[in-house]
Amino acid sequence: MATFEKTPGWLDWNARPTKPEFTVPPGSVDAHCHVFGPGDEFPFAPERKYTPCDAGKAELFALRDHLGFARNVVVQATCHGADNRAMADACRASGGRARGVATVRRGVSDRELSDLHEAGVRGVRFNFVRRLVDTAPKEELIDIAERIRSHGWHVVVYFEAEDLAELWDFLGALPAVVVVDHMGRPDVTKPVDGVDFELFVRFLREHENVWTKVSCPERLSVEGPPAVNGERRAYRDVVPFARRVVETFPDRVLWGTDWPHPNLKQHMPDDGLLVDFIPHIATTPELQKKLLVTNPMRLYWPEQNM
Ligand code: 0GY
Repeated sequence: MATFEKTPGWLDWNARPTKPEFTVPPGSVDAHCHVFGPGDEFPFAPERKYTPCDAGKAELFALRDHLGFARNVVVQATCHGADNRAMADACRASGGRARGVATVRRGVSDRELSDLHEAGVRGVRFNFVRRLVDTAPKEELIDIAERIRSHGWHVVVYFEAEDLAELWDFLGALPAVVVVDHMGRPDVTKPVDGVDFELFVRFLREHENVWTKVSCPERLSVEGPPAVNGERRAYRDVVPFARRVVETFPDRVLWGTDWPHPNLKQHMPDDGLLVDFIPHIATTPELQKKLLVTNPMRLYWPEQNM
Protein backbone atom coordinates (compact mmCIF):
# COMPACT_ATOMS: atom_id res chain seq x y z
CA MET A 1 0.00 0.00 0.00
CA ALA A 2 1.34 3.44 -0.88
CA THR A 3 2.29 5.59 2.12
CA PHE A 4 0.91 8.79 0.61
CA GLU A 5 -2.43 9.61 -0.94
CA LYS A 6 -2.29 11.90 -3.97
CA THR A 7 -3.97 15.28 -3.98
CA PRO A 8 -7.50 14.80 -5.38
CA GLY A 9 -7.60 15.39 -9.14
CA TRP A 10 -3.86 14.82 -9.51
CA LEU A 11 -2.80 14.14 -13.11
CA ASP A 12 -0.12 11.45 -13.44
CA TRP A 13 2.71 11.78 -15.95
CA ASN A 14 2.29 10.17 -19.35
CA ALA A 15 3.85 6.71 -19.28
CA ARG A 16 3.87 6.31 -23.07
CA PRO A 17 5.19 9.48 -24.67
CA THR A 18 5.61 9.45 -28.45
CA LYS A 19 8.98 9.82 -30.12
CA PRO A 20 9.61 13.48 -30.98
CA GLU A 21 9.94 14.35 -34.66
CA PHE A 22 12.51 16.98 -33.72
CA THR A 23 15.96 15.47 -33.12
CA VAL A 24 17.64 17.41 -30.32
CA PRO A 25 21.35 18.19 -30.86
CA PRO A 26 23.86 15.69 -29.43
CA GLY A 27 24.58 16.35 -25.76
CA SER A 28 21.25 18.12 -25.08
CA VAL A 29 20.26 18.90 -21.49
CA ASP A 30 16.74 18.75 -20.06
CA ALA A 31 17.43 21.64 -17.69
CA HIS A 32 14.20 21.59 -15.68
CA CYS A 33 12.70 18.39 -14.36
CA HIS A 34 11.92 16.86 -10.98
CA VAL A 35 11.74 13.58 -9.11
CA PHE A 36 8.89 12.80 -6.72
CA GLY A 37 9.90 10.21 -4.15
CA PRO A 38 9.08 7.44 -4.53
CA GLY A 39 7.27 8.30 -1.33
CA ASP A 40 8.05 4.98 0.37
CA GLU A 41 11.77 5.63 -0.03
CA PHE A 42 11.93 9.43 0.10
CA PRO A 43 8.89 10.69 2.05
CA PHE A 44 7.21 13.92 0.97
CA ALA A 45 7.73 16.87 3.31
CA PRO A 46 5.17 17.63 6.04
CA GLU A 47 4.97 21.28 4.91
CA ARG A 48 4.12 20.37 1.26
CA LYS A 49 1.13 22.02 -0.45
CA TYR A 50 0.38 19.02 -2.69
CA THR A 51 1.01 15.28 -2.71
CA PRO A 52 2.06 13.99 -6.13
CA CYS A 53 2.21 10.55 -7.69
CA ASP A 54 5.60 8.84 -7.50
CA ALA A 55 8.05 9.74 -10.25
CA GLY A 56 11.48 8.33 -9.54
CA LYS A 57 14.91 8.57 -11.07
CA ALA A 58 14.62 5.38 -13.16
CA GLU A 59 11.57 6.76 -14.94
CA LEU A 60 13.27 10.14 -15.41
CA PHE A 61 16.35 8.55 -16.97
CA ALA A 62 14.16 6.38 -19.22
CA LEU A 63 12.39 9.51 -20.45
CA ARG A 64 15.74 11.25 -21.03
CA ASP A 65 16.84 8.39 -23.28
CA HIS A 66 13.50 8.12 -25.05
CA LEU A 67 13.48 11.83 -25.94
CA GLY A 68 17.12 11.77 -27.09
CA PHE A 69 18.56 13.92 -24.30
CA ALA A 70 21.98 13.28 -22.76
CA ARG A 71 21.60 14.98 -19.39
CA ASN A 72 19.14 16.28 -16.79
CA VAL A 73 19.02 19.11 -14.30
CA VAL A 74 16.87 17.90 -11.42
CA VAL A 75 15.23 20.80 -9.61
CA GLN A 76 14.09 20.26 -6.04
CA ALA A 77 10.29 20.09 -6.04
CA THR A 78 8.37 21.86 -3.28
CA CYS A 79 6.64 18.62 -2.22
CA HIS A 80 10.03 17.58 -0.79
CA GLY A 81 10.57 20.89 1.05
CA ALA A 82 14.25 21.29 1.97
CA ASP A 83 14.81 17.54 2.18
CA ASN A 84 17.03 17.11 -0.87
CA ARG A 85 17.59 13.35 -0.58
CA ALA A 86 15.50 12.22 -3.57
CA MET A 87 17.03 14.86 -5.86
CA ALA A 88 20.60 14.22 -4.64
CA ASP A 89 20.10 10.46 -4.96
CA ALA A 90 19.02 10.92 -8.59
CA CYS A 91 22.10 13.03 -9.30
CA ARG A 92 24.42 10.50 -7.67
CA ALA A 93 22.83 7.60 -9.54
CA SER A 94 23.10 9.30 -12.92
CA GLY A 95 26.76 8.56 -13.57
CA GLY A 96 27.50 12.27 -13.94
CA ARG A 97 24.58 12.84 -16.31
CA ALA A 98 22.44 14.81 -13.86
CA ARG A 99 23.09 17.95 -11.86
CA GLY A 100 20.77 19.34 -9.24
CA VAL A 101 19.21 22.47 -7.81
CA ALA A 102 18.49 22.27 -4.07
CA THR A 103 16.26 23.99 -1.56
CA VAL A 104 18.11 24.90 1.62
CA ARG A 105 17.19 26.75 4.79
CA ARG A 106 19.26 29.29 6.66
CA GLY A 107 20.58 26.72 9.16
CA VAL A 108 22.21 24.57 6.47
CA SER A 109 25.75 23.60 7.48
CA ASP A 110 28.86 23.96 5.32
CA ARG A 111 29.15 20.21 5.45
CA GLU A 112 25.64 19.78 4.01
CA LEU A 113 26.41 22.26 1.23
CA SER A 114 29.65 20.41 0.41
CA ASP A 115 27.83 17.07 0.35
CA LEU A 116 25.20 18.49 -2.00
CA HIS A 117 27.94 19.88 -4.24
CA GLU A 118 29.64 16.52 -4.30
CA ALA A 119 26.30 14.90 -5.30
CA GLY A 120 26.05 17.29 -8.25
CA VAL A 121 24.10 20.28 -6.96
CA ARG A 122 25.03 23.57 -8.62
CA GLY A 123 22.28 25.92 -7.48
CA VAL A 124 19.53 26.72 -4.97
CA ARG A 125 15.93 27.51 -5.72
CA PHE A 126 14.06 30.48 -4.23
CA ASN A 127 10.33 30.07 -4.69
CA PHE A 128 7.88 32.98 -4.44
CA VAL A 129 4.77 31.20 -5.73
CA ARG A 130 2.32 31.34 -2.84
CA ARG A 131 0.29 28.27 -3.82
CA LEU A 132 3.52 26.21 -3.57
CA VAL A 133 5.39 27.50 -0.53
CA ASP A 134 5.46 29.82 2.43
CA THR A 135 8.28 31.95 1.06
CA ALA A 136 11.28 32.46 3.31
CA PRO A 137 12.00 36.04 4.45
CA LYS A 138 14.31 37.98 2.10
CA GLU A 139 17.04 38.33 4.77
CA GLU A 140 17.20 34.54 4.94
CA LEU A 141 17.46 34.26 1.16
CA ILE A 142 20.22 36.88 1.04
CA ASP A 143 22.05 34.93 3.71
CA ILE A 144 21.77 31.73 1.65
CA ALA A 145 22.88 33.52 -1.52
CA GLU A 146 26.02 34.64 0.33
CA ARG A 147 26.65 31.14 1.71
CA ILE A 148 26.57 29.46 -1.72
CA ARG A 149 28.98 31.90 -3.34
CA SER A 150 32.07 29.93 -2.40
CA HIS A 151 30.66 26.91 -4.26
CA GLY A 152 30.04 28.98 -7.40
CA TRP A 153 26.35 28.05 -7.36
CA HIS A 154 23.55 30.04 -8.98
CA VAL A 155 20.01 30.89 -7.85
CA VAL A 156 16.89 29.60 -9.62
CA VAL A 157 13.82 31.73 -8.93
CA TYR A 158 10.16 30.99 -9.48
CA PHE A 159 7.62 33.82 -9.30
CA GLU A 160 4.40 35.00 -10.94
CA ALA A 161 4.50 37.88 -13.45
CA GLU A 162 2.63 40.27 -11.15
CA ASP A 163 5.36 39.93 -8.50
CA LEU A 164 8.28 40.99 -10.69
CA ALA A 165 8.04 44.71 -9.89
CA GLU A 166 8.18 44.03 -6.15
CA LEU A 167 11.03 41.52 -6.52
CA TRP A 168 13.04 43.64 -9.01
CA ASP A 169 15.52 45.19 -6.57
CA PHE A 170 15.96 42.05 -4.50
CA LEU A 171 16.56 39.76 -7.47
CA GLY A 172 18.68 42.33 -9.27
CA ALA A 173 21.04 42.57 -6.29
CA LEU A 174 21.65 38.81 -5.86
CA PRO A 175 25.39 38.11 -6.07
CA ALA A 176 25.09 35.18 -8.49
CA VAL A 177 23.68 34.08 -11.80
CA VAL A 178 19.88 34.16 -11.43
CA VAL A 179 17.75 31.82 -13.55
CA VAL A 180 14.05 32.72 -13.81
CA ASP A 181 11.72 29.75 -14.22
CA HIS A 182 9.26 29.70 -17.10
CA MET A 183 9.88 33.27 -18.36
CA GLY A 184 8.44 34.69 -15.15
CA ARG A 185 5.05 33.20 -16.04
CA PRO A 186 3.71 35.74 -18.55
CA ASP A 187 0.01 36.18 -19.27
CA VAL A 188 0.08 35.07 -22.91
CA THR A 189 -3.32 36.59 -23.63
CA LYS A 190 -1.59 39.99 -23.45
CA PRO A 191 0.59 41.31 -26.31
CA VAL A 192 4.15 40.02 -26.53
CA ASP A 193 5.31 43.65 -26.79
CA GLY A 194 2.87 44.90 -24.15
CA VAL A 195 3.79 46.56 -20.85
CA ASP A 196 3.92 43.37 -18.77
CA PHE A 197 6.20 41.25 -20.91
CA GLU A 198 8.27 44.32 -21.74
CA LEU A 199 9.05 44.60 -18.03
CA PHE A 200 10.36 41.05 -17.99
CA VAL A 201 12.48 41.61 -21.11
CA ARG A 202 13.83 44.79 -19.55
CA PHE A 203 14.73 42.86 -16.41
CA LEU A 204 16.96 40.57 -18.47
CA ARG A 205 18.33 43.43 -20.56
CA GLU A 206 19.35 45.42 -17.48
CA HIS A 207 20.82 42.46 -15.58
CA GLU A 208 23.40 40.48 -17.50
CA ASN A 209 23.54 37.85 -14.76
CA VAL A 210 19.86 36.95 -15.27
CA TRP A 211 18.96 33.94 -17.41
CA THR A 212 15.58 32.31 -18.01
CA LYS A 213 13.97 28.99 -18.85
CA VAL A 214 11.71 29.14 -21.89
CA SER A 215 9.87 26.14 -20.51
CA CYS A 216 6.37 25.16 -19.40
CA PRO A 217 4.22 26.22 -22.36
CA GLU A 218 1.73 23.67 -21.01
CA ARG A 219 1.29 25.87 -17.91
CA LEU A 220 1.28 29.21 -19.71
CA SER A 221 -0.91 28.38 -22.68
CA VAL A 222 -4.54 29.53 -22.66
CA GLU A 223 -5.62 28.64 -26.19
CA GLY A 224 -3.26 25.69 -26.81
CA PRO A 225 -3.68 23.41 -28.58
CA PRO A 226 -2.25 21.04 -25.97
CA ALA A 227 0.55 18.57 -26.71
CA VAL A 228 -1.70 15.52 -26.82
CA ASN A 229 -3.16 13.28 -29.53
CA GLY A 230 -0.32 13.78 -32.02
CA GLU A 231 -0.38 17.62 -31.96
CA ARG A 232 3.10 18.63 -33.14
CA ARG A 233 2.39 22.40 -33.16
CA ALA A 234 1.19 22.71 -29.60
CA TYR A 235 0.83 25.82 -27.41
CA ARG A 236 0.99 28.25 -30.32
CA ASP A 237 -0.03 31.16 -28.08
CA VAL A 238 3.21 30.77 -26.08
CA VAL A 239 5.49 30.64 -29.14
CA PRO A 240 5.88 34.44 -29.69
CA PHE A 241 6.91 34.94 -26.05
CA ALA A 242 9.47 32.14 -25.94
CA ARG A 243 10.79 32.96 -29.40
CA ARG A 244 11.30 36.60 -28.50
CA VAL A 245 13.32 35.65 -25.44
CA VAL A 246 15.41 33.04 -27.29
CA GLU A 247 16.23 35.50 -30.07
CA THR A 248 16.95 38.44 -27.76
CA PHE A 249 19.03 36.56 -25.19
CA PRO A 250 20.34 33.49 -27.04
CA ASP A 251 23.18 32.94 -24.55
CA ARG A 252 21.02 33.12 -21.41
CA VAL A 253 18.19 30.69 -22.09
CA LEU A 254 17.56 27.11 -20.97
CA TRP A 255 14.84 24.59 -21.77
CA GLY A 256 13.36 21.73 -19.77
CA THR A 257 10.46 19.31 -19.92
CA ASP A 258 9.24 20.01 -16.36
CA TRP A 259 8.54 16.27 -16.11
CA PRO A 260 6.59 14.94 -14.18
CA HIS A 261 4.58 18.15 -14.56
CA PRO A 262 3.25 18.91 -11.07
CA ASN A 263 -0.13 20.51 -10.47
CA LEU A 264 -1.51 20.51 -14.00
CA LYS A 265 -5.28 20.65 -13.95
CA GLN A 266 -6.54 20.32 -17.53
CA HIS A 267 -4.28 17.92 -19.38
CA MET A 268 -1.00 16.02 -19.10
CA PRO A 269 1.31 16.72 -22.04
CA ASP A 270 2.89 14.00 -24.12
CA ASP A 271 6.59 14.76 -23.54
CA GLY A 272 7.49 13.69 -27.09
CA LEU A 273 5.12 16.32 -28.49
CA LEU A 274 6.49 18.84 -25.99
CA VAL A 275 9.97 18.37 -27.49
CA ASP A 276 8.45 19.21 -30.87
CA PHE A 277 7.66 22.66 -29.44
CA ILE A 278 11.41 23.47 -29.39
CA PRO A 279 12.04 24.18 -33.10
CA HIS A 280 9.15 26.68 -33.08
CA ILE A 281 10.87 28.80 -30.43
CA ALA A 282 14.52 28.19 -31.41
CA THR A 283 14.27 28.23 -35.15
CA THR A 284 17.86 27.66 -36.28
CA PRO A 285 20.42 24.95 -35.48
CA GLU A 286 22.61 27.63 -33.86
CA LEU A 287 19.86 28.77 -31.48
CA GLN A 288 18.90 25.17 -30.72
CA LYS A 289 22.48 24.26 -29.82
CA LYS A 290 22.82 27.25 -27.49
CA LEU A 291 19.47 26.55 -25.81
CA LEU A 292 19.92 22.82 -25.35
CA VAL A 293 23.68 22.27 -25.12
CA THR A 294 26.03 25.24 -24.82
CA ASN A 295 24.10 27.28 -22.24
CA PRO A 296 23.19 24.47 -19.82
CA MET A 297 26.69 23.02 -20.11
CA ARG A 298 28.19 26.42 -19.18
CA LEU A 299 26.03 26.60 -16.09
CA TYR A 300 25.97 22.99 -14.89
CA TRP A 301 29.05 21.27 -16.35
CA PRO A 302 31.47 24.20 -16.77
CA GLU A 303 34.44 21.88 -16.31
CA GLN A 304 33.55 20.24 -19.61
CA ASN A 305 34.12 23.53 -21.42
CA MET A 306 31.80 23.10 -24.44
C1 0GY B 1 7.40 23.55 -11.89
C2 0GY B 1 6.15 24.20 -11.52
C3 0GY B 1 5.38 23.98 -10.43
C4 0GY B 1 5.75 23.28 -9.25
C5 0GY B 1 6.99 23.20 -8.72
O1 0GY B 1 8.48 22.52 -7.10
C6 0GY B 1 7.30 22.55 -7.43
O2 0GY B 1 6.39 22.09 -6.76
O3 0GY B 1 8.03 23.72 -9.32
C7 0GY B 1 4.02 24.54 -10.45
O4 0GY B 1 3.13 24.00 -9.77
O5 0GY B 1 3.80 25.56 -11.16
O6 0GY B 1 8.31 24.24 -12.32
O7 0GY B 1 7.51 22.35 -11.73
